[in-house]
Amino acid sequence: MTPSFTPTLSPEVAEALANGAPVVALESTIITHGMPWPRNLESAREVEADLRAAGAVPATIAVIDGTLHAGLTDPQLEALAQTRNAAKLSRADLAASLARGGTGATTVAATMIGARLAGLGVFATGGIGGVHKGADQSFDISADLQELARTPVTVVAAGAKAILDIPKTLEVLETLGVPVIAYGQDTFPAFWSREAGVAAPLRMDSAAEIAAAHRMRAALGIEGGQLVANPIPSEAEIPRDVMEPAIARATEDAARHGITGKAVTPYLLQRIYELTEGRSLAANRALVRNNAKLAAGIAHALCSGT
Ligand code: PSU
Ligand code: MN
Repeated sequence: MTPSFTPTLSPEVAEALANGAPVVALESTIITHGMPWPRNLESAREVEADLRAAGAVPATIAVIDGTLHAGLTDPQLEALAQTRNAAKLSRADLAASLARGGTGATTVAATMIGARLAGLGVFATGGIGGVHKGADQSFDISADLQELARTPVTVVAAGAKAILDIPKTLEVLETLGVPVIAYGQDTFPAFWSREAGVAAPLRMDSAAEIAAAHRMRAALGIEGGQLVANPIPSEAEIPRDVMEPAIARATEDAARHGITGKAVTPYLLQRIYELTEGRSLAANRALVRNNAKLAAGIAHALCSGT
């Protein structure tokens, strides 16, 4: 099915695309559901500034009053960061929200769709959704995994959070044919720590190599994107003995309060921030910035053809 829909581009995104300059997509659920106000706005602004400093234009994807945007102005970013009860839009929700004139933030899955419609090849975020612990009972598997199998966007994340079952998440990605590339190391990173104790399926050591693999998939006609797992900088890492009790407690609380469906991930993130007294948030901000820098390098390589 050929799409007949074009997102509304911010002036700087439109200019960059017209000039063949590097552009990096960013998601908005991390702003509305991933971090508390006002740290969410600070984080969004610092990531955008990092991208510009690295010579790439940021294209934050979001739905505002029924319009799909690729690139937000600073007032739009601020308004979104302040929106309480913003909708969380994944693949299943995007069309209904646009058709009804809604406002909402896009998950990794919906951001990949927006990026593809805007003609963008690379997207930076913090963590992707995946297979939740206890998924054998709950069947809770993020739509992000299917999207990686379908939509040709390279997603740079810091691996998957330990709120997820990481080995099962990697198994599902393998089944779906999604390349999982650890950047600069042989093992898959686990968001707050550089190591998940699991080997990564692929390793690459440069942005140019990642861009070349992205282009080769397109040349081969293989649908879908790539997941790049970029380890958190060592100085921002949080030891496992700090995170594990917080994750266990948050997971128990979610079950006790009967949290299900799309509310699960935001609930766990919020509870973990509370339980670690903000330490997890500082790490989260550092790793998103690190991912933006790598994504800027990939965007440059995609433009220059090197
Ligand atoms: N993991 C994080 N931070 C986030 C998310 C996940 O560490 O902000 C958000 C992303 O937008 C991701 C979504 O796409 O949660 C996954 O939600 P679900 O598990 O409901 O698919
Ligand atoms: Mn889910």
